[in-house]
Amino acid sequence: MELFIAYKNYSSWSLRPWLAMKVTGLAFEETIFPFYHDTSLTDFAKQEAIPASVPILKIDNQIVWDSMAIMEVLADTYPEANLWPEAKAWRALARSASAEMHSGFMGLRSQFPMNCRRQTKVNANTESLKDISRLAALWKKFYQADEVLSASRSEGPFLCGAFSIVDAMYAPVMWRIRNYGLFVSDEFDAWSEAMFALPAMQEWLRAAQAEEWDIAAYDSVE
Ligand SMILES: N[C@@H](CCC(=O)N[C@@H](CS)C(=O)NCC(=O)O)C(=O)O
Repeated sequence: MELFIAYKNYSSWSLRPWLAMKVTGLAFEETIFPFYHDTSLTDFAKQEAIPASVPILKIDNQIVWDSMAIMEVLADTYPEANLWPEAKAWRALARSASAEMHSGFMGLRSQFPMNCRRQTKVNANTESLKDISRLAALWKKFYQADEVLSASRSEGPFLCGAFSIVDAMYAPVMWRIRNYGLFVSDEFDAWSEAMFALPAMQEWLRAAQAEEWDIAAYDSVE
């Protein structure tokens, strides 16, 4: 398998499947397309007739694009990796929240670009504040789940207990909240600490810190 991604420091969509694959032990090669600095991504996309965006996965000689599609194909191909929670009710909640991230949180995503190596303090605007209070409500759904869900929660500090795709989908939010000095809730902070401590997340951070590419627009957000 080969995963095509972009800058570890800045590419939030790249982080999602990369982290899911690392945490669940799926072996893969990776190729970086630094799309602000060369034409490797557009060249590849043209050749494969796919959108010029990362992540992209090559699996069994097939090209799969878009973060959610990639993680669904991986969950299909490697059921033993438990990429989705085992309990059906948790899978439904995890899928809902993953889809919500995939199509939403525009305020937070546009005001606070992921920037793993830069810590600064920026006040949230009205749209981002709405997203932050939505995150707090969402985290309550996972950590103060109703009786039916609680009975089938797996062990662990992540959204559904054990790590799953929904944690990968929100992984860039961990960097946004942490690195721009924002606060969601105590439940969010506990999740964030567990995410930050993942050896795979630390590996990603080290790689982001070692990268030579800079994107000035993202480094001057204030
Ligand atoms: N819906 C896509 C979004 C992918 C996306 O926007 N990726 C960004 C990088 S984080 C990208 O490739 N941008 C290319 C560009 O702006 O030229 C997914 O979930 O994979």
